[in-house]
Amino acid sequence: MNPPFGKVLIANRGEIAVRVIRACREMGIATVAVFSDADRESLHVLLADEAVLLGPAPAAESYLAIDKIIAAARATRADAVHPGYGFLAENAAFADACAAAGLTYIGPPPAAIRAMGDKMAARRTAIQMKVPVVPGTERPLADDAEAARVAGEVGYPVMIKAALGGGGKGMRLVRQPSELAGALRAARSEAGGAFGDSSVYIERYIDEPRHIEIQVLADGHGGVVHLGERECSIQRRHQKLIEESPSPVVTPEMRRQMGDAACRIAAAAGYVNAGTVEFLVDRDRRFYFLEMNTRLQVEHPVTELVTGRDLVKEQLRIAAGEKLGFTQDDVTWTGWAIECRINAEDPYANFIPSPGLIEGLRPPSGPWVRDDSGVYEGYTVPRFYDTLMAKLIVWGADREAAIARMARALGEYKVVGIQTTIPVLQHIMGHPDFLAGRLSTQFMERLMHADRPEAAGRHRTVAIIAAALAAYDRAGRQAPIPSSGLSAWRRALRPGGRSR
Ligand code: MV4
Repeated sequence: MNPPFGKVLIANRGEIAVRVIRACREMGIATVAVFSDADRESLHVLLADEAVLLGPAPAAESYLAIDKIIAAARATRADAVHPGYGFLAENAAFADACAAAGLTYIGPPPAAIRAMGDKMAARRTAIQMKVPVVPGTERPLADDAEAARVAGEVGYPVMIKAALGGGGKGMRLVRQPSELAGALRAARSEAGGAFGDSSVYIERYIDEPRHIEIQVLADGHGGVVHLGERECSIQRRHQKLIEESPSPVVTPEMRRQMGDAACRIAAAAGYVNAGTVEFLVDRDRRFYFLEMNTRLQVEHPVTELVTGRDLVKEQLRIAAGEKLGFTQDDVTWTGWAIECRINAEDPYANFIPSPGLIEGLRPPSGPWVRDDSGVYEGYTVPRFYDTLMAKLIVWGADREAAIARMARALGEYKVVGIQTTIPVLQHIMGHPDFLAGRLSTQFMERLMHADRPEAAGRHRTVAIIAAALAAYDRAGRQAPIPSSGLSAWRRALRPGGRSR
């Protein structure tokens, strides 16, 4: 097969830049990394064929600087640009700028990015395509009186959401009529500040929903397929921690329905490339369209492991104008995959970022274990960017086997020098609610608040485990690992040695 491009510039950093470089290398495509002053020694720079310095560490002067990235692509004579996720992914102006410079943007058409960036417009598309949405408004709320009327109709509690929102910004829960006016004002002002548009709408509140999303692939010839779902309910402050595929609650029939709904939305939006359609799923397993993400997502590997399809290679082929090489009937799902996000954060200190030197590192390996990492031993995690260091993804024949394998792999994963999310991930792998597949977007809040007596009454097991974890932590902290010397970290890498 001929490579779809000669040279691709990756407008990103960290593990996702590495992931794209790997796909390109396997396809015989040359790669260009871009980097900031803080990333001179980053893995993506070391692995790419060429690397171009963008500028100072702050993202606004490097990874978000559209002109600098376009100039780097021109200077290196790249054919195409992959945005990764975050930074300029989902920035329609960047997609426009690539096209204007004669570069192929490896992502959806700018019009599809814009259409889905407006959550109210996306909601209207879903309604048109007969996809269920949460009962609420189809147009921005005119005033408080309209808000009160709609809230009364759909029934309290309600959510107020920003039209251009996402990720929870400009979102307010309103439990009773007396809270409505204040919440409206707060949501409008937050939305205005964050998005320059204070339009808001109302939806009925779904309590303790699951977050389940469908992966779609669409080519430029009308071909649209879905690759099934990912369950992403375990998140903290809108940052996912653990994702899995399939979802413990999705049946084959439900997968067909959600998948078909996602494909209809993608087709209606004129979508091309890889995209994700998000749904809320309530206690009765009814699903409601939430929004569409117009990028490759962090958690894409779990889909890759259960479908056997390389999503980045599909993105590259689609962007080069190729037709999808398979149909919906060709898509099959085998076994179970789980991803854990290894973040440079201190889970014992409210997940504050923990940048710094990685003095010792021993990643797990062995059968069906994948470590998509952006770091290495001796590397210093800079403080300027998000804290995701690596993603640990495992596959098992069924959910139980996948969980056991993840617990095993997390046990092998040793990081010395900085704090990581590994202990909390290990904790969750043994949690009775996780083991039983009892998941909701409130899972982490429950876990973190289990030390409060009133919460402990309701969630006793959680409280006991949290107390044990806290005790383990105190014990761990009594003997900090010296920050120098080979023998110190070698001890820490031993079984039972602390991952820090
Ligand atoms: C909701 C909801 C409950 N009811 N909408 C949060 C991010 C934004 N994109 C949509 N979000 C939610 N919308 C209704 N009508 C609960 C959430 C929500 C959530 C959704 C997905 C993943 C994690 C979440 C965490 C808290 C709240």
